[in-house]
Amino acid sequence: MAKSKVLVVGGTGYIGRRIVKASLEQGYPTYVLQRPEIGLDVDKVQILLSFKKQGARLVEGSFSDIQSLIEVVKQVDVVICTMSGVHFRSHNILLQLKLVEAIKAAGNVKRFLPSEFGMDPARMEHALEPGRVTFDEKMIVRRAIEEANIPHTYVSANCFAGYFVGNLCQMDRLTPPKDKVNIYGDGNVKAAFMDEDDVGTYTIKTIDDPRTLNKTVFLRPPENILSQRQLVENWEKLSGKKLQKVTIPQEDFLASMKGLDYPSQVGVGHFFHIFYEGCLTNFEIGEGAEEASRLYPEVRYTRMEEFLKLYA
Ligand code: NDP
Ligand code: GO6
Repeated sequence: MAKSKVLVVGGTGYIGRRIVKASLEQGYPTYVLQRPEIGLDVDKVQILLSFKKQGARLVEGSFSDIQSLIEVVKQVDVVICTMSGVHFRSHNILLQLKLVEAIKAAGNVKRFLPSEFGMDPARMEHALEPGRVTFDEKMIVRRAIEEANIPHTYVSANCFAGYFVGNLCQMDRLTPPKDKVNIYGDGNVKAAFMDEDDVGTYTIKTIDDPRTLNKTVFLRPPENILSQRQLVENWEKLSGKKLQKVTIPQEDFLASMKGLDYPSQVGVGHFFHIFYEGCLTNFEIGEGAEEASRLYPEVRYTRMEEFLKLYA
């Protein structure tokens, strides 16, 4: 069977560019949406040109022209959307409804992967305001996909290492703190962490796989299920320096939301569910779902001990 043609929408973005890279590496004919709106954004243009140099095809289309999206979608078998969902970046998840409409009209797409790549929004019905917007919007997109009977895979990628590991889960930075580290509660709640390149690799692995059709695939490999304290210990070993631990009780953490700007409030909500409640690990992966490292044992995923060496 010939390999599916893959379109990445949002290909110049943070996770999108890793997905384009993985698609090219795994030998898929790779198409990347080129939006006229990127205009004078020279960094995006350069990223697109580098994809082209590596063999990707750039295809023009705009979210303000549904017909252009239909034309693009008609050229491929698989569509992966990596539209921004980060509250302190542009945040436009619901724009995907246009893409769903285009895929429905085109009628040829064999698999759609919407922009998910985080916590499973179906498990976040109880999420706190205002952070729940992230999950509510992703669920609206899921409903549209399912109502249109579009074959799909939802990838739940847990915590991207660049946002959660390099900073030892601190919210105000992306690199390790020098002296003090805030510890959420007892620090022993397990979360799951993923190197972003591995998110790309596993995502592409799922697209032609009948085992992942209309399922949620969790990227939760056993060795990357770690508590915040385990991450901190890893870093202390690497750096040869002990950090002062400052315990943040749950009540204080939640109270800290008051007075923060909206994007930070969203972040606090997410961190609460991850590091106090344990929402990434407090369930078994069962019916309608798969775990990526079980499906693809051949992938040698990056351990966080290895990932942290980048910061040493
Ligand atoms: P980015 O903020 O990097 O944006 C991705 C792309 O979205 C952009 O490159 C752009 O595509 C597209 N985009 C933005 N605004 C518009 C617009 N107005 N119209 C059309 N396209 C637009 O996204 P991320 O990679 O950070 O996020 C992708 C997904 O990953 C989200 O669902 C997010 O929730 C999730 N995520 C998960 C994390 C985790 O720890 N698990 C961490 C971060 C994100 P173009 O290339 O065409 O310019
Ligand atoms: C990433 C972050 C890092 C927030 C998800 C505030 C959706 C998800 C794990 O954009 O809030 O400093 O699942 O100050 O389903 C952001 C969010 C993390 C990054 C989480 C995310 C994760 C979105 C911050 C901060 C480093």
